[in-house]
Amino acid sequence: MISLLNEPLDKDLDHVLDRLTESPEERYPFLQRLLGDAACRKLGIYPIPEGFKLSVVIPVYNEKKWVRELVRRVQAVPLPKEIIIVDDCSTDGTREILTSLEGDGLRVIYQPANQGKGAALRAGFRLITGDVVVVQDADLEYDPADYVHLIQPIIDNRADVVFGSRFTGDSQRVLYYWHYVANKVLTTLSNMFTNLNLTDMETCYKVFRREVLEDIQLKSNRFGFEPEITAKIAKRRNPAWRIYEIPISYSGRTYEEGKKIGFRDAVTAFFSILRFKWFN
Ligand SMILES: Nc1nc2c(ncn2[C@@H]2O[C@H](COP(=O)(O)OP(=O)(O)O)[C@@H](O)[C@H]2O)c(=O)[nH]1
Ligand SMILES: [Mg+2]
Repeated sequence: MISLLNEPLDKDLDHVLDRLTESPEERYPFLQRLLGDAACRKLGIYPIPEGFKLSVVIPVYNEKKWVRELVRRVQAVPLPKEIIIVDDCSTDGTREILTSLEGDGLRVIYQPANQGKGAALRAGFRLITGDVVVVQDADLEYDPADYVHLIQPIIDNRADVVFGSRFTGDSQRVLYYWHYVANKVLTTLSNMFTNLNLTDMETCYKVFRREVLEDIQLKSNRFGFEPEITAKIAKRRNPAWRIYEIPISYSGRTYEEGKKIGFRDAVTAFFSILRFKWFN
């Protein structure tokens, strides 16, 4: 079937590489034969099911410095996908950049007033048509190159939800100690109430089968989104959602570079953990 496999590698490597570039469908069988099943799985090399689509939902607020490069990185991920950007009434020129990016496979929703990340995500989730959904912040802290690893447990049908964790071993920019502590405290508190053993509840990289999102009603408008969705995923029974955590790299930014989340949001997260334990 794949004649490429029978071509002598050492004789004409350039030719083989050209063929692989031209016909992506030959890449997986080729690499599988070359590296073997186990190595392929470890490297995140696996076949994407026919017709599969990833929905990338990006909440944006005043990110003119980063958003163009971020969108380029998302588009560069070799997966079939749609991109839904929700602009939360940016005032720094982000809107004009987004308008110029609109087009093939990329939609932009313009919120009429600034309402927060949670409200933006709700607006974006209403439009998704993909099989799997990933939340992507509009800065460069998280790396879209991690998508192939993040969706792998869902493609394998081992998971319904995947959290990308900044605390399980991949590369990290060394930055604010007290943010790290706040993250650990909030994750621990969330775990105590959900009985999940997550290491990074506040991660931006939360990935869901579309059915999971369709099953959840979200209320939080701002950064309460993270504890809320975690609590609601944990509450699901019959069947309970299967959750995985995957190490991701994190290139944190400083406040000078545009970081917006702060102490107030940690306090909101704290109360959201309590609120969504008992109320919906
Ligand atoms: N929609 C919306 N997004 C926001 C708002 N504030 C921040 N964001 C976005 O939320 C993401 C996370 O913000 P950031 O300050 O980097 O916090 P962190 O990455 O969660 O620590 C970025 O994509 C921001 O553009 C807001 O008021 N509304
Ligand atoms: Mg960020």
